[in-house]
Amino acid sequence: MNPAPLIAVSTSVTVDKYPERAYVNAAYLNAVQQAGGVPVPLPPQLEPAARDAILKHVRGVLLTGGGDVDPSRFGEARHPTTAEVSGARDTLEIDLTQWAIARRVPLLAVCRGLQVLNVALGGSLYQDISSEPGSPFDHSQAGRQGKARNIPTHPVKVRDGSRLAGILGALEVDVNSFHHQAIKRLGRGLADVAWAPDSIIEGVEVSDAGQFVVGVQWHPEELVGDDRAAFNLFAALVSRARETG
Ligand SMILES: [Mn+2]
Repeated sequence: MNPAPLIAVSTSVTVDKYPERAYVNAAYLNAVQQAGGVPVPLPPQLEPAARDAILKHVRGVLLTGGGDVDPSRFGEARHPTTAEVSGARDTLEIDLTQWAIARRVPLLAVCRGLQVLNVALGGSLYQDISSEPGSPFDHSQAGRQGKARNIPTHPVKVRDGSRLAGILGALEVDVNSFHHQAIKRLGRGLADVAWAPDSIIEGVEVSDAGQFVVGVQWHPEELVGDDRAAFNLFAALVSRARETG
């Protein structure tokens, strides 16, 4: 059996704050390790040579949650609620997405990660769901649930026969929700395979069956303790990464 595979975990960066930092929620590191992988945080401050030295050993990619993608990346002006935009992080993660797809390295994209994946493939985003006409649904549970990040607040339906359904082992899951943006126009080669009750896209995958590229709009890393479906996402990423080792 191949050894525990290295999984690159993209990090957040401070925006307009001193001192500048790179950081990642420990829940991502815990989830990858629980699934048998070796998480390697990959901050945007790395020089290209340093990044390449790490990527040589990387067998899987986890795109994490965080601030908003710069809307100029999909040809839109900035909405007043769009926040925590880091051009350096956008560049790193879009490059990382294209690198993974070109090399058929398995990729799991969480929350902002799903949005980055979509934009990297030419898609666009709703910059603020609650500013859209007729959007009744609050996808930001922070205001309602305080700091309880592991409490599910809305259901998601998953397309039967999709890769995501196979991984989760379920066609309906209850998820946590910490996003004010969502997919508007799908990127090239992406299929939407999961939805909230208001039709907001909550899951995507690359249609090419040979390629492991899966994105979810919720935060499974916060749920792995008592939610088998959430754990399965990380287990599938690590298992696929081990095969490509
Ligand atoms: Mn949601």
